[in-house]
Amino acid sequence: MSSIEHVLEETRTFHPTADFVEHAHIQSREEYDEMYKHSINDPDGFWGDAAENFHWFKKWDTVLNKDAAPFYTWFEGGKTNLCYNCVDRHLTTWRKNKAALIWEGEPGDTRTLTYQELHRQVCKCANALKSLGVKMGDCVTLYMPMVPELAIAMLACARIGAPHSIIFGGFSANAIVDRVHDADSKFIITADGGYRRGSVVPLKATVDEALEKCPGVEKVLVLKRADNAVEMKEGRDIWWHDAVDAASADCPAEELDSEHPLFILYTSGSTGKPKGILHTTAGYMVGAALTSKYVFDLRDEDTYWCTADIGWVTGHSYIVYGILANGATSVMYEGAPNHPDPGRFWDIVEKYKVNVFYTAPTAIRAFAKWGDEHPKSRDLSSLRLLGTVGEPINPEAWMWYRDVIGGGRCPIVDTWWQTETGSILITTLPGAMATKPGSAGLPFFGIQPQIVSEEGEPEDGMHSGLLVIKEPWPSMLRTLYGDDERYKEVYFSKFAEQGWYLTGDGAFRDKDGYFMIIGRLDDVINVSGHRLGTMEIESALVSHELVVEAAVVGFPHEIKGQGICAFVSVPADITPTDDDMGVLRNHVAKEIGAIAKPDQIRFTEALPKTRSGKIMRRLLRDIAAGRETTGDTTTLEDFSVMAKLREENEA
Ligand code: 7RM
Repeated sequence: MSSIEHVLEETRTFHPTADFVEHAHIQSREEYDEMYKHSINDPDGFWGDAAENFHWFKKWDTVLNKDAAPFYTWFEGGKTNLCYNCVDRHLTTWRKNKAALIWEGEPGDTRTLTYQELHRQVCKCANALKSLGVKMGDCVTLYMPMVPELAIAMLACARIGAPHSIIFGGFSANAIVDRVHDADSKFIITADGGYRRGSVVPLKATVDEALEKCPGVEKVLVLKRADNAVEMKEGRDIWWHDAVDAASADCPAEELDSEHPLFILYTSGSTGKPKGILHTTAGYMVGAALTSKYVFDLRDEDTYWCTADIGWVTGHSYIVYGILANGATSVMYEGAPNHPDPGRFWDIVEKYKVNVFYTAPTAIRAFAKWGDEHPKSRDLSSLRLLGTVGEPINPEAWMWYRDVIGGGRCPIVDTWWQTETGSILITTLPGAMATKPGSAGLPFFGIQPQIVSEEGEPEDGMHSGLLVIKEPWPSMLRTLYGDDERYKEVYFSKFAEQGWYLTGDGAFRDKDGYFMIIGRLDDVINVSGHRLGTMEIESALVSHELVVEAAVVGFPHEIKGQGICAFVSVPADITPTDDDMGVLRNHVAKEIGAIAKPDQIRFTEALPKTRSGKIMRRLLRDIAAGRETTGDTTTLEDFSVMAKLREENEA
């Protein structure tokens, strides 16, 4: 048995309204099909044309070079600069005084930076970095709150060719130590603190703790954000307002090779050591910008808001680079979605008249749990398009998102991609095709996804299995930083002969060719020879009114090989009983079939998640099996959740 069983039946489809279609960049399935065919038959032509829309100091010689596969290069011979394309390029157009960033801090302070002002700040920051000794090629670590200076610092790094490595501001000192060492980073940009749920997260103090183990770090640039007390180490630490304010606003963008490193972003591997995903300049630029334009159907008059943290790849590509490269207006919010109350996001939508809104399923499930009264008491009529990313979205949450947030009128783009892919690979295009709850959709231009069996047999038609990408695309990762072997091993060794990129996800392709992602292959459960994805069992659980969220994992089972253990959180005002366990087990059996009936239901207060909302099933597997936690936990958002889970499960 090599395929993953697909069990949930979804028959609803939703078409964009005539009004949406009329203004969309791509207005019909035929138009998409035509462009897609061209992108596959003539990738060099397609991507070459796409690249023409950017500024090049020198045009490329070759679009794609496969000679050193799987170390592909794109736009070789070209010279460009992503910062220049995100900022400078707009200054000679009417967009000069258009809002680039609209920012709101958690306490309610706000700032708007026009493209011109952003340019000024970026240039000053870039000069300040140079004065600290940062040179082209040096890796700069960013550990910052969600403030405009984070975007400014990223763009400043890109401007001078110093790759950045952003570490999410919720991670621990240990996470900083590992990443600073791995990237051999000598420069850090941080802040005194940032606001989260009404309190100050002391970022600088965490950096100080980390740097006791990082003697190689030479300079720390510190932004004053929260005014909390910090210690400044003489000779090492410099205030942002001293260095940046004093710096000149004249800093030409470096003419960088297409393959010049742009950033490293660490993701947790299944074993201890995090993987440093390396992206380079030109291919990433073209991929992030083209997907931004078509998937979010960006128009000049749009106010676009992606709620992700910039410490996640989603923030890199779809708050900063892809969005600004299109000259669009990007909203950025510093704090928690439920501070001071669960209506905060909807206040922001109403206040800035947000048109395009992009968030994660975990947030959508939380909003649904907090109650319809919060969105319903705000004016959300400006919204015209919704997006989701990060995990499979259960149809239940999808319908809620459509009805309550989208007022039944906004298309939803369910965008599948990875840190490794740099930009969205599978999605619907909102004006061109119908959507189905829980289904990501069709490949973006130039992307060739394929469902294959464990043995590498292509499975065409309606089928589930491993998801691979058959051909390279511009914004793909170039390697794992400092570890080419591991790059080949993780992504290209399973199907080395065919040269396919292994996504690590399982997927189902339906009768219309739509791809439904059924979760990480590591999470697949094998019950008596039946391979079950976790997503469908979780969706079945969440469709019961008693359940807020569910995470399903396998555990060793004498007879079946693996048994199914479901961790289930319930609404705060409900205390579940033993009877409820039976009710939920039977509910799953009824929705999917007896084979998927959980052997165990464990009620819990909260599930362990990463900051981007991904459930860390790996950790739950350890608990279900009664083991100590092994492997990397640095990306866990809230450590107390694990402690509580252990308590609940020992009791
Ligand atoms: C963008 C991002 C990547 C993994 C990926 C999937 C899961 C992401 C979706 C999704 C179902 C989606 N980068 N994933 N988007 N699963 N539907 N629309 O999340 O590197 O942090 O994670 O996330 O498993 O492989 S990531």
